[in-house]
Amino acid sequence: MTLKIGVIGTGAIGQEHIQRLHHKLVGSTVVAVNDINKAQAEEVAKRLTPAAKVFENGHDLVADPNVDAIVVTSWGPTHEEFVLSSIAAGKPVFCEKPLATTAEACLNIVNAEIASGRQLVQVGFMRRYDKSYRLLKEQITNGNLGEPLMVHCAHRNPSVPEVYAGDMAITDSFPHEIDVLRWLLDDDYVSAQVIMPRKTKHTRKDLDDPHMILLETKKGVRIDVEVFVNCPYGYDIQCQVVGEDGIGYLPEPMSVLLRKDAKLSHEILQDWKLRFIDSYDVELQEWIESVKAGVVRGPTAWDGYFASVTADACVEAKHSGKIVPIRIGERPSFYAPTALKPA
Ligand code: NAI
Ligand code: NAD
Ligand code: ISE
Repeated sequence: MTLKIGVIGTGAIGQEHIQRLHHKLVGSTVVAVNDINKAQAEEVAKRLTPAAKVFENGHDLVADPNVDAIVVTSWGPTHEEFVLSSIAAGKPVFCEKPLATTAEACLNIVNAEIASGRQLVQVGFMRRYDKSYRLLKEQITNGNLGEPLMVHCAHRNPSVPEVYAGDMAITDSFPHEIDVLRWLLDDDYVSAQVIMPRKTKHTRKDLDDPHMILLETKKGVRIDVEVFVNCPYGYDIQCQVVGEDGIGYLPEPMSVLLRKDAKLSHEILQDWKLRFIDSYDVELQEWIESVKAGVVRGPTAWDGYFASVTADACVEAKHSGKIVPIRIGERPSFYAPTALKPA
């Protein structure tokens, strides 16, 4: 059976995902697209999936009986309504991170999904599918590093577009670290603090950059993450786990070591699309298989909610200058790994 997918949002990552779902991965086809910018949706459909129907709005796409499952890649503030619409229609939905832009909106999704009685939502936290993060996690779970004590990370983008504004370093970029470190350490967060270093000359007047974010986990692990989104040299993701018995480094992306022009060098990637290209493929291929098998297995709406509560605490910490507790109730049994509800 081929899974017939409708994609809402045909911007940067929407186009990437349409390309892989329609042309690259096995067992799926894109039959419908929508974007608030209709001209763009039409151009993307014509170029990438000419037989797909272009819908006037996302809710009509969700309701179309020809659409088996939905992928939401519109910008963050629209995610809640399209995910809720998919749950109401009883259809599996893969939503790009963040699940929604406030914790309250994420909780609405969690409650709607629990009320539906079926696990339908997967969030696009693709780093869990990345080979390099999986290798690092193996070093922790096999005990090679001893108990983790500290984690040092950097999330660096060469530049960001005009639409990247306000606290998006915390609400749009940092959620990747929030999710992957929680998964890596098998731990939850208890407090957040944000320290603002000197501002770079490469950022706009209205955009703070860089940020230094500190998290503390339940087990007492201390995490520091530099989010620096106008760091001109490249797209660079770093993670170093300091354990009692050893230190594990996230492997660098593969590149040829060059001896040239009196220098010994490695290329540094410039684009997030390339750094995680394999992870998006694995993530969406596994999602296709799991939807077909009737059980969604990837990052859940609860993981999306946890990321949002953490991001909100970080935004509060940034603006208050205080250490802010991260308070979240116990994970509902609905989301226990052993209690997956058929989609
Ligand atoms: P984008 O701005 O290129 O694309 C967003 C698209 O959504 C635009 O085409 C816009 O017209 C459309 N849109 C906005 N409101 C809409 C509505 N109400 N109905 C239908 N379409 C609507 O943004 P980009 O970079 O593609 O990001 C989209 C989402 O993907 C974001 O949530 C972002 O955080 C996430 N993302 C995730 C990445 C990852 O590594 N997992 C990488 C890049 C983005
Ligand atoms: P983008 O701005 O390129 O695309 C967003 C699209 O959403 C635009 O085309 C816009 O017209 C459309 N849109 C906005 N409102 C809409 C609506 N109401 N209905 C339909 N379409 C609407 O942004 P992007 O970089 O593609 O990011 C989109 C999402 O993907 C964001 O949530 C972002 O955080 C996430 N993202 C994830 C990754 C990742 O690595 N997982 C990378 C990039 C972006
Ligand atoms: C973008 O939305 C992403 O998700 C990228 O993976 C991230 O590196 C970038 O900072 C975000 O803006």
